[in-house]
Amino acid sequence: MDGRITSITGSRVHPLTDGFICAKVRDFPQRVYGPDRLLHPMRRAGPKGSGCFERVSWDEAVGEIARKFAVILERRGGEAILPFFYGGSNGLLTQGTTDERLFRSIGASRLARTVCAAPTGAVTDALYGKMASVDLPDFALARFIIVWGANPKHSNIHLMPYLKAAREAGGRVALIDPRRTMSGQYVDMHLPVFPGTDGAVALAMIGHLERAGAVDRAFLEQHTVGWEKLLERARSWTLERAAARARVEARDIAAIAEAFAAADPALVRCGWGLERNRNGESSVAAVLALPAVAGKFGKPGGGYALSSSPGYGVDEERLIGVPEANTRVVNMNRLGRALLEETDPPIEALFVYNANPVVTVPDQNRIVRGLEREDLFTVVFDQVMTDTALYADIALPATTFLEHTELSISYGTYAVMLADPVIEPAGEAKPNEEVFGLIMKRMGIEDRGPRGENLLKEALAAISGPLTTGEGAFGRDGGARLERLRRDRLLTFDFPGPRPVQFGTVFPNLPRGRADLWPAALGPDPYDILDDPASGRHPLALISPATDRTISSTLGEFNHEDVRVEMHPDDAASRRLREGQDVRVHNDLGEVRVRLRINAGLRPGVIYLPKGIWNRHTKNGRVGTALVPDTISAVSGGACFNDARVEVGPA
Ligand SMILES: Nc1nc2c(c(=O)[nH]1)N[C@H]1C(S)=C(S)[C@@H](COP(=O)(O)OP(=O)(O)OC[C@H]3O[C@@H](n4cnc5c(=O)[nH]c(N)nc54)[C@H](O)[C@@H]3O)O[C@H]1N2
Ligand SMILES: Nc1nc2c(c(=O)[nH]1)N[C@H]1C(S)=C(S)[C@@H](COP(=O)(O)OP(=O)(O)OC[C@H]3O[C@@H](n4cnc5c(=O)[nH]c(N)nc54)[C@H](O)[C@@H]3O)O[C@H]1N2
Ligand SMILES: [Mo]
Repeated sequence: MDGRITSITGSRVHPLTDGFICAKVRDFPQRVYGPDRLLHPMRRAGPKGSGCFERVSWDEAVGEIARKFAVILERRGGEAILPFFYGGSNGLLTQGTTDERLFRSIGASRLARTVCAAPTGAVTDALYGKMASVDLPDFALARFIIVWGANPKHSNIHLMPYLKAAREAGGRVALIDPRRTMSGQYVDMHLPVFPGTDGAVALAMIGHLERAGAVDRAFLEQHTVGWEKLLERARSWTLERAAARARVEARDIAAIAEAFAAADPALVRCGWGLERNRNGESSVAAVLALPAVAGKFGKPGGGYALSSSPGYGVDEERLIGVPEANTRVVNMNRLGRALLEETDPPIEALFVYNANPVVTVPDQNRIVRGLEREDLFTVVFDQVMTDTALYADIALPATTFLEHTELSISYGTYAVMLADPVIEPAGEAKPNEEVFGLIMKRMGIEDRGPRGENLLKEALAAISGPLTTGEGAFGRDGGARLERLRRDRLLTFDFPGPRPVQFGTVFPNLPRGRADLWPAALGPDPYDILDDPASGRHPLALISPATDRTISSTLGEFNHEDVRVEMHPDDAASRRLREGQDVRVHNDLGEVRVRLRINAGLRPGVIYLPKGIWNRHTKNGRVGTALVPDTISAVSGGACFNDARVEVGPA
């Protein structure tokens, strides 16, 4: 515990990692010991955003937060306080525990956590009711895989060996993405759809399969409802109509549909890229309906893969222990508007933790204007001095996963892992659980929920689905689970069997175990597709997906890559732009100044900026989210990062 981290590598305990992790996490010591690390609490000592702070003690910092909160509660009520949190380290202990206890106890505004996975989550629940998703190793069994709006090479490297194995065994892979993200080593077919048009393409595939007599009616009749209406809707999307919408060739849509129908087993890897627009829900719904229509369920290597989370539930209420109050809900994708426009009551305090909204949430300039409000009290609790922390009135230092205990369940596969700390916290950094406990105590709020070791046991007990060890399944007792976890370092699930087989061993948690292909939860028309989900008058679609350099914005502080906007050669030529030139990417919301890279792997009409860069990475201190509208998807209020429309000119 008193040592220093010298290297980090993948565990051999987990068969998926098997000693192999990505380069950015291997470099995590640079975050722990780097110059951007927050080492002690700080109070603002200059204009907001200036980065001028003075050191204060934990006692002073917590005292000031408690005092300010008390004044706001007295004057305006709890809804004037907004907690803002998202990814963090994605564990079970760093959110949804003492943090929620604090904010529920004071009746704070509630946050709709929609920046990611809101459309995919709403659609999987509605169509397939929490059915478990195909696990990564079973990809190796598939004879045809559609990688649809996902970029596993960057965002899910542990899938890559199985994709490769599938191809080595004679299977084929199709990629549906505006960019060619994988080479011929991994991919046989590529359909470079225009962003936001996937629903049209998937419905056209379904219509094509019906005309070709490749619809599995027996499966639809036995295991689904609503399929007649879906087929009827799909008939209106001819290959030609969808091809015109997606700006691709009709025959290429047909070829992928035919190959998918002919292969056995076949599966769709649906990612998150296609949800990030105002057609998010209808796109994901149509894509996920495809394996049902083609009858691809019922065997290993067939069906669909998306988040694994629906496959195991976590009863978060049990960990929070304070009932949820019916207070105002603020959609996190409209943070800037909430800070500037809410009046009933206005937001007077913002507490940011596990998130870096200045660079990760739509409409950056509006967020910054909100954070600049002199009458706003902002607390930012993070591991490093992020672009958001620069706007804090009080900045608090957080521990990393190497310095605190964390229980994690991935959303990519099925396993529960326990990480105990391996080093002492840097400086005065503290874990989330402790800090929210300190604030509650100072505010005189009694904390009746589980803490420490008891919280760990409760968290394990809160996971539904049978956890197993090498010896098989055992009960839901948190203590017994913790004992096994301490011994084995890893708990897996029994579906039954090590991996779920959709419509084999796992079924939709919906009436009669059937999929609902026309679910009311998605509105009167689940497959409604807007002609143009974007807003604004500019011609180029800006996408900003995950990269191999950061995890959202995490680790961006030391991955000082040469950030560039990427553009197809034709788009560059028509604008007379050259490789390496300084350019200005702009629309009515803002601008980003960076250098240009010409990339023939992008489709014309679509440009790219990386997700998760920091303000310091561009010439004008603004990132891609400065160009992203804060419009939201219709059903789930999801973020529309890829609805940004821009123009590019010389700087
Ligand atoms: N290295 C790394 N790994 C990560 C992350 C990270 O930041 N870095 N983030 C994690 C998180 S939070 C998430 S949610 C996942 C996300 O992982 P992915 O599911 O891979 O999602 P994205 O990176 O948003 O986009 C995936 C692909 O969709 C394409 N795309 C964009 N718009 C569209 C569209 O309208 N239709 C189609 N068909 N394709 C489109 C993009 O070009 C991109 O190649 O990755 C996780 N893993
Ligand atoms: N342009 C663009 N932007 C995007 C997207 C996109 O497609 N395009 N996609 C988005 C996606 S998929 C997601 S999921 C969101 C994620 O958005 P965010 O949740 O803002 O993700 P991060 O940037 O990783 O910020 C997490 C922060 O939590 C801090 N942290 C980590 N562990 C702890 C802890 O234990 N305690 C505390 N207090 N802090 C901790 C990290 O240091 C980091 O600063 O970003 C979205 N942003
Ligand atoms: Mo995400």
